[in-house]
Amino acid sequence: MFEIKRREKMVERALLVGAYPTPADKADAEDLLEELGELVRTLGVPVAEKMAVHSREPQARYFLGSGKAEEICEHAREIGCDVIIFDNELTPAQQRNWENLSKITVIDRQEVILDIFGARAQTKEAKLQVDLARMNYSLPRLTRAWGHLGKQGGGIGSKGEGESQLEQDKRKIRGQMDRLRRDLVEVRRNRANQRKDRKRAPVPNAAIVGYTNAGKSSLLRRLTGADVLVENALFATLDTTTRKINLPNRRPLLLTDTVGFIRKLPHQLVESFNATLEEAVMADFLVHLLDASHPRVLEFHATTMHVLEDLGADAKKTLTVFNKVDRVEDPMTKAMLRNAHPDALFVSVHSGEGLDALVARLAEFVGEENSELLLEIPHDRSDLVARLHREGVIHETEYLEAVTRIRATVPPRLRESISPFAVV
Ligand SMILES: Nc1nc2c(ncn2[C@@H]2O[C@H](COP(=O)(O)OP(=O)(O)OP(=O)(O)O)[C@@H](O)[C@H]2O)c(=O)[nH]1
Ligand SMILES: [Mg+2]
Repeated sequence: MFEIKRREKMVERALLVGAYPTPADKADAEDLLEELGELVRTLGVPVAEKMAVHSREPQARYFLGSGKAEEICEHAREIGCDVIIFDNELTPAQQRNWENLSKITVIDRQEVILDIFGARAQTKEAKLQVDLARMNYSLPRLTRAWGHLGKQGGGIGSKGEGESQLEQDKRKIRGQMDRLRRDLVEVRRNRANQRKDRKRAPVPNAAIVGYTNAGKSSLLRRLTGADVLVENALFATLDTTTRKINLPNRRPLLLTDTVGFIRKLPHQLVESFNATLEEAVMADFLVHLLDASHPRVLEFHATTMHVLEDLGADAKKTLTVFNKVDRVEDPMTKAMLRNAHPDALFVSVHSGEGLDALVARLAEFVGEENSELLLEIPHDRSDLVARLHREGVIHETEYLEAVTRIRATVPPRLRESISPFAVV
């Protein structure tokens, strides 16, 4: 099998570069560079320096102007860097041009995130998804050495190899991608079956979503005792974990921990993680968790909402929760957040503050939504009756001339289609 993780010798010093179009965007660019620094450190590569560079509009050859590009290469040499990492997305051609100019490895944020995912994937599904995303990303970049971080580089796709070799390699990789897709279908079928089992009982479920490092896994662990990985790192979680909690009103709720989001998440990843992210789409409601102690928390809110929008889950009923209030010292911060999100809760998973209120709100959500209804369903809607059998609990059925009268507990996800038939 074609091996994409070839890492005998890691790069040692990184120069980070972020371009911004107008002076007003400088602070944003610097903040994104900070985050890129965190990502690069997560990969175990020390950061020598970060440069925010003003560049009015993207240039075809280097993304930046060629004078600026030469300056940056010169600087990288001076401070002894062996990799330049861009916060902006580079096209495969731009990446090649940079490598030709600088004679060192040049990558972008997308590739860093793909590498982190690659290093962290644990389950079969996550590994397949990451491999697929990485191959997708690398295919158009195959003329340069694959496994850029390996000094050996060699083997498939090395620079200087003939065109036919390259074509062969590409074909080989496409074949592997097909196999990966087939394997994924199989793995996903299993997970869909598991989900179907869960849905058979009308236990409502909520997904914890949010920016990476907000404390999602910590919350799941604290509320359910689930043994999930908690780490002060970006993308600690790549797989979903679902656990049951018993709410104070004695109703059960399934809580699912999900993969975190980040600004400029590579679209290959969103695509291949679609199935995993689907947990959020399938949930009855969402718990949107945010790190209140982070200065960019409102931007993170927007990022998560965008990804949810892409997934078609943004209209779902959502409980907004600001975590880590133990770290918020300035009372103005809390006031500002409350102002922006009047319905939000403030909690600390660490100190336990606000968690009772959170659980009470979850109980309210479930109570409101998972209600018992009396329904009169016309005979031509037997599909709804079938769904009720599958996903709800039917307490009584009475067959009348024009309708079937059913008393049932209806999970929230069925509410919309069923409510026209509710009898008040
Ligand atoms: N101070 C403080 N730190 C917290 C709190 N909750 C979580 N953390 C810390 O935040 C870091 C991230 O926590 P995780 O639970 O791994 O975050 P996550 O949202 O699951 O992150 P990803 O899986 O990477 O998306 C860990 O170091 C936690 O200990 C809190 O209430 N207060
Ligand atoms: Mg996590």
